[in-house]
Order: sequence, then structure tokens, then C-alpha cells
Amino acid sequence: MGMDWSYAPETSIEYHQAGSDMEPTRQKKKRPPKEHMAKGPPGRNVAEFAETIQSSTLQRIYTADRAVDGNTGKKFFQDTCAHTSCNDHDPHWTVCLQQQHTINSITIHNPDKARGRLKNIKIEVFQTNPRKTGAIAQLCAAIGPTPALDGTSVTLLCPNGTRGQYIRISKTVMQQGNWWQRGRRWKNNKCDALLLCEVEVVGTPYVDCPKGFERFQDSCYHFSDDDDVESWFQARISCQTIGADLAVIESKDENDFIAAKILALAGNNNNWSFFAGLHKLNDQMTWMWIDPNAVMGVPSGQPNALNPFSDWRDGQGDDTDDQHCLTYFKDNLKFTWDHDECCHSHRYICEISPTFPQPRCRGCFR
Ligand SMILES: [Ca+2]
Ligand SMILES: [Ca+2]
Repeated sequence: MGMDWSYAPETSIEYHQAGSDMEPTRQKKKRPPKEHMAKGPPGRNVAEFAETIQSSTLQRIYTADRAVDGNTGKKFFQDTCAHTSCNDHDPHWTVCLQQQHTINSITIHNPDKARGRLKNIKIEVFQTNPRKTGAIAQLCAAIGPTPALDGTSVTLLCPNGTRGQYIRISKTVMQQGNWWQRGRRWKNNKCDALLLCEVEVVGTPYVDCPKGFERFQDSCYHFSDDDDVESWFQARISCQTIGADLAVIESKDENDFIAAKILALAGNNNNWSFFAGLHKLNDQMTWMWIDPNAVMGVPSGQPNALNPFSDWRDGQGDDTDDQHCLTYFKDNLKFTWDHDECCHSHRYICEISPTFPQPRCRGCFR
């Protein structure tokens, strides 16, 4: 196999700053302003507390989950490290993320007692369970025969566009010499094994756009057909039946994309309006996105006055009437935010967003 590997212990520190909340010791420090942060791969550690397995466990103590428990300490006996057993001929460790991600980098925290065993390592990314047939491995990175230093952190970059839900770390070559086989068990006096104090996976959630959807940044959008007009509630159900929900607008970029898109769709139809996923609570004042992970609450009144983002047309969004649902409304040749009664019928915009709540089910490896 082409061992196109690289590792750079020095650079991992830099990435920790960019990730900002990875190392407990750094959490106490005040976070520097964004523009002064060191440049690292985009995303954050998405492996923490995720589901893990490993091929075997030394003394039943050094379990796979210890490598994603948030403790990045590298003192083998004080901190929390995973360790496969000494009679494992093919040691490997796998983490299953909550959903598909674009994987940017992997950081391995190598214990002080590694004794040079962090070598001949291959890191692969899979879109499906690697234990099931048909899973396709994508090589992220590898560590060759020169061991990483004991007690250091190693950051490895994946090739651009590496995508998947499962990351498997395995040893490609085991230490030779002292292997012996008794029955079906392998033993190695030097206990060559896979030791991982922590594995951090930096990535960003990724959603596949189904047919009929259009990608913009990390989300997929569907615009209702020409004559498909529905109430806000029914529109929401229609979006949900195709695996989406009403669009949640979190930034000017996203708003500009949608406004331009529906402007083109509407053409000369000046009375077209489109529902999106913002509605007013019964207190008659608070606007709320349907996505609990999105920015909460949207300022009423003057457009774009404050964060979080809003694009109300003058006089919209700030009165206490029965118009509880957000529509995009065309005014002066441009679509901006308006409010209307939820039971009126309009076209609508669906989104599949990586921030929408994911069903949290364990059982990745079944
Ligand atoms: Ca740990
Ligand atoms: Ca969105």
C-alpha cells in the first residue's frame, strides 16, 4: 500500500487554539477574538462522547470509550487511555460519529507509556459501518515505521473532501519476534498494542442533498412547486415527509441565497410568498425558529438591527397581531421578511440542515 503518511506533532498545538475548547487546560483562558485565532482545519472535535469499539481491551479496564471521554491527558496511569490487549493480532479502534461529516483532521494523544508503539498506524474513514460487508475505506492518513514520540499529540490531516461517519485506527504491522500462538490465542511478550489516550476528530457535519434539493454551503434546499401552496403547518409536514423541515435562516449569506433563488422562481409573479421556519409564540412577541439548535429568538422590528440575523421589511415582525408565521414577500423587486397568518396558503422553502436535531440512537455498530 502507498504509505503517503505524514504527522506533525508540533502543529497540533496550533489546532487546539483554533478548536478552542478541546483542551481542558486551555478552557480557562479567555478566548482570543476570532480574527486572531491560529488558522487550523475548520470544524470542532466531533468525536467526544461518541460511540466507540475496539478489537480487544487490556485487562477489561482500558476500554475504547476512554479515548473520547474529553480527557486528553497523556499520563497513562493517571489519565484515561484505551489499550487493546496483548494477544490481539489485529488491533483496531473505531469511533462512530453522530452523522456523516467532512473530516479535516485527526489528533491522537499518545500516552507517556507508549514505548514507541504509535507506529505503523492507518486511519481510515467509512460512510457505513466498517464491520458490515460493503463498507468502503477511505484512507485519511497513516503513521509509518518511525514511532511518534511517547507523551505527545499527533495531528494528521485527511485529504480534502474526506467524508464519513466512522473513523477506524488500526495497526498495519505488528512487532515481530516474540509472537507465539497457544491454541487460538496470540501472545506477544512485548505487548504490541494500540494505545490511545484520546482521539479528536475535527470535522463539519455533512448532509447529502437528495434529488429535488439544491445545495448551498452545508445545507440542502427545496422550493415548493409552482402551484403548491399550503398553510404553514401543512408546509412544515410536506417538508418533513421529504426528510427536511422549513428553512431556518441563520446568516445574511443564507438569506441572500434564498431571496435570489425565489426571486428567479417567481419571475413576474408579484404576489408569490414563501413560508420559512420562523413563527411567533403565543406571547405575541417572541419569534422562534423551529430548529432548537439555531439562534434562539429573532429581534422584532427594524430589519437587521441586531444579531441574530433578521431581514424584516419595515413595519413587519414587531406588532402584536395574529400574523404568526414568517413569509418571504416581494417588495421593490426583492424578497424580504414579512409576517402572515399561519393558516393562509403560500409556497414554502424546505431545508435539510446539519444543525437540525439528529435522532440520537446508539447502536452504530450493530
Ligand atoms: Ca481520554
Ligand atoms: Ca439554515
